[in-house]
Amino acid sequence: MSSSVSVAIENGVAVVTIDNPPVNALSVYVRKPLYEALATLRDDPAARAIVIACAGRTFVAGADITEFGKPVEQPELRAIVALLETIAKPTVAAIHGTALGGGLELALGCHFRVADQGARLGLTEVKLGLLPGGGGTVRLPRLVGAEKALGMIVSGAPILAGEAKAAGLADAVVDGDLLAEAIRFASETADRGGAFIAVRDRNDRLAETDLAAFDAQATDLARKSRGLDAPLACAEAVHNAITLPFDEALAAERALFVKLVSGDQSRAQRHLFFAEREAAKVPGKDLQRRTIERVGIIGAGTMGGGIAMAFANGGFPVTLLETSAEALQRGMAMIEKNYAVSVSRGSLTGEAREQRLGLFKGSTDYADLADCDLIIEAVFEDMAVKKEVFGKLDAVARPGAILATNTSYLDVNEIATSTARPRDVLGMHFFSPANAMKLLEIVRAEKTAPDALATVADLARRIGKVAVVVGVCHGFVGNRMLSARGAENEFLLLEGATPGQVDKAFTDFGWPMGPCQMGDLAGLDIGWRNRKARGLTAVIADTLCEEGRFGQKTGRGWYRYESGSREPATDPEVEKLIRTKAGELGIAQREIGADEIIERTLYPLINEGAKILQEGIAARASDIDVVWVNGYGFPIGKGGPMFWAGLEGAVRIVERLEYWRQRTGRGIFEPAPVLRRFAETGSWEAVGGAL
Ligand code: T1G
Repeated sequence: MSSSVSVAIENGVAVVTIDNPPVNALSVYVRKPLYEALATLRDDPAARAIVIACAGRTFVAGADITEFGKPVEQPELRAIVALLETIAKPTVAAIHGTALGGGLELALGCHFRVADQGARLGLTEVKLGLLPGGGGTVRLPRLVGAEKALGMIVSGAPILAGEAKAAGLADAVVDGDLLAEAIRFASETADRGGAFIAVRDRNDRLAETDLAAFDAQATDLARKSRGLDAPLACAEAVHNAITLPFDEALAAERALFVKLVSGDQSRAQRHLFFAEREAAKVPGKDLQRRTIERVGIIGAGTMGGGIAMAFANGGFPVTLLETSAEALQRGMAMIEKNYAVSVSRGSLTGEAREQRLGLFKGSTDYADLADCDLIIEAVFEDMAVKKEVFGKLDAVARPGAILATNTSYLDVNEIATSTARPRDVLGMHFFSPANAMKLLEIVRAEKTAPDALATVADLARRIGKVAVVVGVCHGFVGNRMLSARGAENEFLLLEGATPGQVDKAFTDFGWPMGPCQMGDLAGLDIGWRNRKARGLTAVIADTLCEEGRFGQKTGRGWYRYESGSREPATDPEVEKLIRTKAGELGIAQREIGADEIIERTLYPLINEGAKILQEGIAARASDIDVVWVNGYGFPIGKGGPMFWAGLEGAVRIVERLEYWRQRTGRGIFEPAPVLRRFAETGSWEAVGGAL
């Protein structure tokens, strides 16, 4: 056989082993020899049963995503599964690590699935803007029932082996030698004989379907799809599985798959899949990782508390330092409250809460940070305060400890000068709430050692974060671009757009909420304090804050919020305030459409991204996409601002920026040279910007 597929027959059981590191993706180099092996074994009397297993750390983690968008090479996965279903002898999939997407579909082609207790099984295609294309939408419901299948396929969330067994997806769960158990299972099944029913022919679970309940579930899931096509296609395909004969439903699945795989949304989501993996890579050969076992957090406020929870959730013992016992108590009380809310919502068990709270050690003494391997400062956003903290840290932290600042804007190089160990200093910019938001901007200062960067980039995955390494500038990548997008917001409002119109343009674009509602959620006073610190002004937003309109926390911001409600209500006082300010500034108001709103906010955002690339603050355009999708809610179906610029058309973006430059005279519309080159070449890679 080939290097990626081998066959060994033992006591009449043929073990077909797939070996295609790192995740046994079903590339054509696997599919071809696999098909041949199975076709041979089907008619080989020496094989009474067949086990399909994988070498390495996981079972098949799906089709090879890098092959999408290229001409399809035969045999396809569907042909392998169809072949499997013609095999009369028992076929068993031995699943360890993950069986995802096409990997689970391959296993669904087998009569039986034996899984290691730690294995995760799922049809994750929807996360790539796709639906299962190898028969998963038609076979999975036949094993687990239509409702369960719908939930699994539309969410793309894998389930653990135990749950898979309970649902009828796995036939056995193994705590020990998986392959030996799978071979024994196959052998005993062959000995028992009888007809082995292919999944395609099992209709009992489908017959139980309550179609009305199913449709209600599908409608509810569709409502949450926020403009993404794949969740809707997934629901339609599972509905077909219930209502159509097997082969018709399979053909319908194919048609839906072909449509999605060539669409912009899936291209965008596949872009993000690889972009997230690239973003955390730190250049440098054989970089050692420092050992991180204990973490110290300075400041138990909203950010410090959230960061401490993220590490405790990742299993790390945490020393939480505050200036006083009262402040520490307040911080711990907030953490306990957050965990209590998770338990009450059922997203955390009481036992897990106790285990995590057990990882916290509170302190008011810097000396208690001496045994920490990583110390993150999350104190007030003021340079003098931060430098004082780093000075104290320098005195107590052990040699080789990594010292990180959670600043959102300030100069990390400057902060590092207050220590004698700038090689150990970097930024870890978390997003609020830090225990929930996925993004982590890792800020590389001029003297930061590559091994410190690489250590923190790896660590990010262990605490469930998506890390992006960025350089030092005001606001790093995310907040710097946010300022560019926000700057034009004020002018749009002064010229006649209402907060509701601006926000609707963003939600129609695919954002969870618009900039005004987002400002109210985060608190308008944060931006206000930042502008004041930098001597900047925003006519309307400053006035709102001067009137105590900080957003949800004061019940009034851009919108009004009935007591305790998060539902924004239009506030005529704000619209009147805007008209008054426009009048004072002599700005005539006019109708402004959604296209203009998107153009005047997102084009400068992309332009600022191009400058960031040009300055080497971001290593790749795709890093900027990862920041915006994971930290600022940029719609995943559009791939992030830099990817979307390609869909929107860079030539048009440059033209429209020049138009608005001319019309307004404002510098943020001056196209960056890198953006012009992108418009000429069509690829960000071609315009360099490598670090
Ligand atoms: N195809 C190609 N490359 C893949 C891959 C895949 N399916 N999965 C991972 N890689 C690469 C990845 O880019 C990285 O490369 C390396 O493997 C390690 O991955 C017909 C349509 C399995 C849980 O959605 O979720 O089947 O950066 O860093 O953290 O219906 O990878 O080292 O160069 O993520 O241990 C459906 C995707 C495909 C699963 C492992 N499958 N993969 O996580 O490692 S569509 C998926 C994952 C499909 C059929 C359809 C994760 C993982 P590099 P990693 P990890």
